[in-house]
Amino acid sequence: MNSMVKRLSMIAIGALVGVSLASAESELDKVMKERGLTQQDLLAAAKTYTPSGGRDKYIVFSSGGQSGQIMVYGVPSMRILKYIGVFTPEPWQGWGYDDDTKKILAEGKIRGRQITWGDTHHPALSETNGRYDGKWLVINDKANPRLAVIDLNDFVTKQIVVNPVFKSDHGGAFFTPNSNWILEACQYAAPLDNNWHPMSEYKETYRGGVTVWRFDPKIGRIKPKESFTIEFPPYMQDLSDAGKEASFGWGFTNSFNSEMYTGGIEKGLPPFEAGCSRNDTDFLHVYNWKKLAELAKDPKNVKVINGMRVVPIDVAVKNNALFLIPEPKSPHGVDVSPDGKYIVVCGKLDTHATVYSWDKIKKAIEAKDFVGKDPYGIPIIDMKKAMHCQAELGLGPLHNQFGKHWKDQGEIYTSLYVDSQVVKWNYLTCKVEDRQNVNYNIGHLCGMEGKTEDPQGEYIIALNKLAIDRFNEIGPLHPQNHQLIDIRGKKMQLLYDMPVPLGEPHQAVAIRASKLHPEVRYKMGTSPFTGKTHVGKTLAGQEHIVRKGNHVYVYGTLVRSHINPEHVTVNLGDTVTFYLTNLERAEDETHGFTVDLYNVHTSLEPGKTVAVTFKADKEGVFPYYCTEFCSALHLEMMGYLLVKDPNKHYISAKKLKMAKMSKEELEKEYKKIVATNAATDKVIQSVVKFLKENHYEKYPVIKALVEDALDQYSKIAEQKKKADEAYKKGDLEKAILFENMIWQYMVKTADVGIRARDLLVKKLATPMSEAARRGHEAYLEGGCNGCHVIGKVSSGPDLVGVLQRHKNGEKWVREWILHPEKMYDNPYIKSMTNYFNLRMPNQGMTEKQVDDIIEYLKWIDKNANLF
Ligand code: K7E
Ligand code: CUA
Repeated sequence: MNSMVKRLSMIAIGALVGVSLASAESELDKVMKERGLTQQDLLAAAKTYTPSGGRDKYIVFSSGGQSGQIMVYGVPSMRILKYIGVFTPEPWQGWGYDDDTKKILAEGKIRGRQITWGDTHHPALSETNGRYDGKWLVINDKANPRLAVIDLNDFVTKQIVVNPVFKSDHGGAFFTPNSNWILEACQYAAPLDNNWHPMSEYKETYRGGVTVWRFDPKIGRIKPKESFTIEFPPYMQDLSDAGKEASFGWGFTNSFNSEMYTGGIEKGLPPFEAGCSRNDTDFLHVYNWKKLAELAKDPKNVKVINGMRVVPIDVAVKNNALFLIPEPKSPHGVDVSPDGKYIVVCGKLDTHATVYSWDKIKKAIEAKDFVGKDPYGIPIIDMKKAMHCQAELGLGPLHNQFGKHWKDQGEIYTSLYVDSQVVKWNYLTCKVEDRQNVNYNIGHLCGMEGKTEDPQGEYIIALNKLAIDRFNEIGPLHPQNHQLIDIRGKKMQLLYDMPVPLGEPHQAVAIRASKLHPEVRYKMGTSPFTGKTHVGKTLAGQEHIVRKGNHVYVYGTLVRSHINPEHVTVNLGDTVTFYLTNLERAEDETHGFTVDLYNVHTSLEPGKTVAVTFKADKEGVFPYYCTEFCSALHLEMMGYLLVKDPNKHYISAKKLKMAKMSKEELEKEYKKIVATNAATDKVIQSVVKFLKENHYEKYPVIKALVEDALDQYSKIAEQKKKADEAYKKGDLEKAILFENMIWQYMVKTADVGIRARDLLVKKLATPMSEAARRGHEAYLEGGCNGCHVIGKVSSGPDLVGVLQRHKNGEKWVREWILHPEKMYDNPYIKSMTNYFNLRMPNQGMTEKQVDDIIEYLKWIDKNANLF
């Protein structure tokens, strides 16, 4: 074994299973043999494995393809973190199951029709000066031409915008370098006016184009009224890219049907695929969107179609703002280099990638050096005169990403669909440098910020269309396969396969995690979808139900572990709106809400308010409940909706005679719960004292926990008042229930408080040695904590100082753990056994474990003041 690899893997695996290096070696050899792993595998594992609690350096936003959603995962661990509901309902998040999210989905209605699916293709992250700023994410729906804006403050979709003139879009979304505009190119040409026009008039009445959407990066919204579309010939536009730096102000869009072929296989005509690929070249559209944006302000320069300002081809041509350059047939991806000086085009049916020089294009435009015009009068620039170089890459080149050394070494990576490869080459010299096989049929590839002005290198992810033999079989529909490739060395190294069971993830974009700063909670009563206070905001104590005609409004709250109100009675046929606010401030304390039968669901993250409306059109009793396992009393977090027919005469059932508790029994139960509460409170006070003495407020995470705990605790006073009042009135049943509620709050306080204390102890204590850490684990696994509480006499003696209590302490403890039965007759042990009414059992610990436990006990003694 190569000694470097061996050391590296031993450190990695040694840390993983917590064994010493010497035994890790043999353990590692064993695992390698058992699992058939090579050294290369171990190296890949060490490069991707992320220990529990670890974080990723990059966050990837991948399109969810036909799911209409977005998938979020980390690199290099490839752990999926989230699916974001976008064009498609997503039940967990209540996306499409409450009023507020239904409203966003309804923005995506096309010609009045609600469409509940989408074909997401190209996510784009907002940029400042050509670099990702971590604020907004936009994605297109190819099937139904729409764009959606996702807010990276909470990873939630905030806007859906419909393109009113296209019938499909593919070449979107692409931000301009300061996110002031977004390019969205049409795909399948069709009449812009949405009317019927016969296929025979394709050339006359069918059109493509690029919509240049105005985006306000401050508020993160597309402004349709300030947007416009550039009319293009019906060449089937494909992917696009926005120029930057040198080519700022220009846009580039491919096309694949310069033949303007219209198909007709059923009539005996050759199919689209034959007709569309007849010419050797198609057209790269080069357009000055910046100039056209100014021109479009003058109504004389636009036609308004379906409310969209459209700049006709002749206006664009007259103003020197639209040109064509031939590109090898059936191109697909077009990518502008970080400095904007080169435009790299890949042709699906060509083995080349073609690099165009912006300098040369500009010169040809300025010198009006054209080889002719297309049938629509658009000047055509000579391909040879615009070209920098061509690289022979292999079969089916599709997309490009730039590497860290793009500037001096022309570092670029291209996906080869047919050859199933990632090729590393130099776009300045057009020389191929390395190839990496992937499995199989790669579409896009994703570099780390690989299409910005500041590519990070490090990794490339291959987004493969097929997985065939990669994963366990799950039926004819396979997952797709994302493969992580290390590009830090001279040769690429394949590190990891990740199945994607969501949809076809065409493109993904990766951003440094350090650039994202999402919120932990919403400001109380906020609607995430407007960012403003929700009309239904309800605070504790404000819960109420009002009726306005046939509409019943419930102003409710959720907090561990109850929904207030718990009874809602309405008449059959009423419309019911539940306004719900999650009162929690604690991180991750999400509640959900659903009502039986009514097909509603919502997710309430801390601070959020939502509305849920439905017609109570079925009579009966409908439980509603919290759908997130939010606390130990989550199942109790429920209520009843009672829907009664006002025109019906109900016969009441005879009441069962239940045995009742006597006054004495009630009094006894009451005393018991009061005593329990007093004892629990004592524990809480001791924890609070400890936290205060040790300045918990210096540690933000602990401070947040303590605040959460104290928030729970603050609710006790009111319950206590109610309990005492009930007791005074002689209503013992009620008094017991309120005392029980106090206990609930105490348990929650203690639960969070103890978590805070443990964290604080860890912060303050001297670091544990590896052995002590293992000892602590063995201690917990052996169940020692069942009887011993560190720092306290409980069901067993306190273990603080146990090593000092006995002569030859370590030896004594060692013997005692290994063979307790031998010492049962020792008079000291006998007296202890009598006192605790328990005998130390033999836990079957190994000698090694006992050694470790002794190390742990030593650590305890060193930090005795903390317990
Ligand atoms: Cu190449 Cu839709 Cu970007 Cu798929 S697209 S691969
Ligand atoms: Cu709230 Cu379960």
